Amino acid sequence: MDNIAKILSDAGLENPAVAEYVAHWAGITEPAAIEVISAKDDDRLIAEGLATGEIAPAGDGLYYSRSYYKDTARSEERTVVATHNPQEAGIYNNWHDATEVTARQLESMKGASRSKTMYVVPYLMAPPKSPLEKWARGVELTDNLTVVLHMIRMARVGVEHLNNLENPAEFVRAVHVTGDLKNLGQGTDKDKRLFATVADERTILHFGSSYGGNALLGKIAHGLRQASYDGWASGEFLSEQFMLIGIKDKLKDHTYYVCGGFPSASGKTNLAMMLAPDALGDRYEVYFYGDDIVWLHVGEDGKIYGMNPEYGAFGVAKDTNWKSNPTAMDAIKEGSKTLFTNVAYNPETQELWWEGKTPDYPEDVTGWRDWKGEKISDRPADRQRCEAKGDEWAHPNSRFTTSLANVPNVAPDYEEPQGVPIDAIIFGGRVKDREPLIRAITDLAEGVYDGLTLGAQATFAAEGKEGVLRYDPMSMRPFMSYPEGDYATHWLKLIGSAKEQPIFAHVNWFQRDPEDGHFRWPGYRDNLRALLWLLDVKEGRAEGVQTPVGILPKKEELNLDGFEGDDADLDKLLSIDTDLWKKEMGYRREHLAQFKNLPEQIWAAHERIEQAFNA
Ligand code: GTP
Ligand code: SPV
Ligand code: MN
Repeated sequence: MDNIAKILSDAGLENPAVAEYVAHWAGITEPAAIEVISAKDDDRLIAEGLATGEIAPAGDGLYYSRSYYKDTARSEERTVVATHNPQEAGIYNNWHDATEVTARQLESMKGASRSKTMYVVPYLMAPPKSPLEKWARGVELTDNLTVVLHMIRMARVGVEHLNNLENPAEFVRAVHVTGDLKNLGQGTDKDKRLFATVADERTILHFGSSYGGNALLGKIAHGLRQASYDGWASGEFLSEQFMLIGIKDKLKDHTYYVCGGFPSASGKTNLAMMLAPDALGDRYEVYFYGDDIVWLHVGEDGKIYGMNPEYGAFGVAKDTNWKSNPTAMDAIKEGSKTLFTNVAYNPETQELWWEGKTPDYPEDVTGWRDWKGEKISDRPADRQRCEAKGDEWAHPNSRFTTSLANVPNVAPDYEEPQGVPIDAIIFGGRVKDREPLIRAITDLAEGVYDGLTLGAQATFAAEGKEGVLRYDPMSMRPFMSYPEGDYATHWLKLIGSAKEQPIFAHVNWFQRDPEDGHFRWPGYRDNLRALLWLLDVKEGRAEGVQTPVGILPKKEELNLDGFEGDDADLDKLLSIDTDLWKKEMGYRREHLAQFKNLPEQIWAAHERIEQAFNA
């Protein structure tokens, strides 16, 4: 213990509660060494990682890592939220008893870091001096160097965030142990992995992975699960899987702020990095604030503020290219210190490739290895360029990790401690029919109801009934940490207490033509057109057409300058399919009926919409 206190204080970390916590877990996981990390250690750690082969060079100032092939995504079945109160079990939070879960994790973690280094990573999930700072402090203990490199990019890392605290013990204790990845039985009935947030102890215990969402504990486990629990328990804030952008009208010299939730892999990063369409670029500019997490709170002026607690972006590589997302391509260019995971890599040329990076595969397969590390030239010739599922060069969930400062359209005030005042909250899923391009919702309860009934369509029969959504309330299904009824109540109360109500909307970039399956909406940069209309509704500049599920744009109200989409497709996107909606209302009733203590206002919103369809 004395020794540990000295290691910490030699590294400039002066917090007795942290020393006690490190000593406790070092006694359990038994690392060979302990090292305290600040962001300034990045270059040295990169050099160490290159020397050991944990990471590989991918051009000037770019790095590559491959995670074990059975460890490439979050595992929802192996993720639990634990507390001491069984009343806190919801439908989606996978509630477990805190004492049992802690005992199990202790067992798994015992001696599990032997011969490894325990990195002590003090971090802050907020801009410094944020009004939410007390909820944002954490210390991750990890035995994995690559995880440390990710954390430095994704969170504000440094001893200064844990020194001189009024209450030195007020930080999230986040323990990550990688485990013996080759012997964890991933996906079998003897799966040893468990990713647990012990929410009422503000303790995170993750065992058995080195993949992002399971291992960078500041991001998903603290930033979303723990924070949404804390926000509810304290009544102070909301934490949501949201993106956040500013839309500047240069003519009026006014910036609007829009945040919103889309389920994982449904377009948040792309929307946040969007450029205005060329024809609109003289008038509008889009600023990036965040692409995956927003904390919402009421500011001193009574307005709702949205703040991105993260410091970087952990984006999906697939289909990222100079046409779909030039902003991302710029953010991950040479010199950016971006770390790529599980894309295809050519160690001979140090090049990287993923499906959709270029229209076709690299011409010459010599040297190229797929995300598992297997040589492409070892595949039969007809499979060398095969894009069939399971045969990709890059894993479909391969990612890039880059700091926000690299994002070319990052807002000049992205580190504003309280965040920015929110004008609009949007929800959007992947729905091939029924959902129009956009529908604006002006009533708070109907907005919250819309978030609770958000979902993405099941694409394979096995995933559910054809056409039925996999509901994903507020896009938080994998991150839900307290019961859904309480969730709705907390939303109504917090947003309802604001002086000015944001407008809500539901958007859908993914409607398809049933004949040939093409997307009816071009998406990406054109998505700005829908959001501009929403702001026009908020400001009384557009009136739209009222439907039971909100206000739809009149075609002439959309700014279509330079629009290259199809006119007949647009007509479909701006209409309501009443039959499909009536069916959906039945599914929604079943979905909502699962939730205990769902507030009366939410049921009233449901009834109102149902009656309007039947009128
Ligand atoms: P997470 O990081 O998993 O939370 O994902 P995300 O919500 O940030 O999704 P992301 O922006 O990475 O997009 C996921 C996939 O959807 C990518 O392959 C994108 O190319 C695709 N996508 C994003 N926006 C659009 C759009 O407007 N239209 C179409 N057709 N595809 C899109
Ligand atoms: C998601 O899956 O929604 C992500 C990636 O943003 S992860 O951090 O792995 O959860
Ligand atoms: Mn996400």
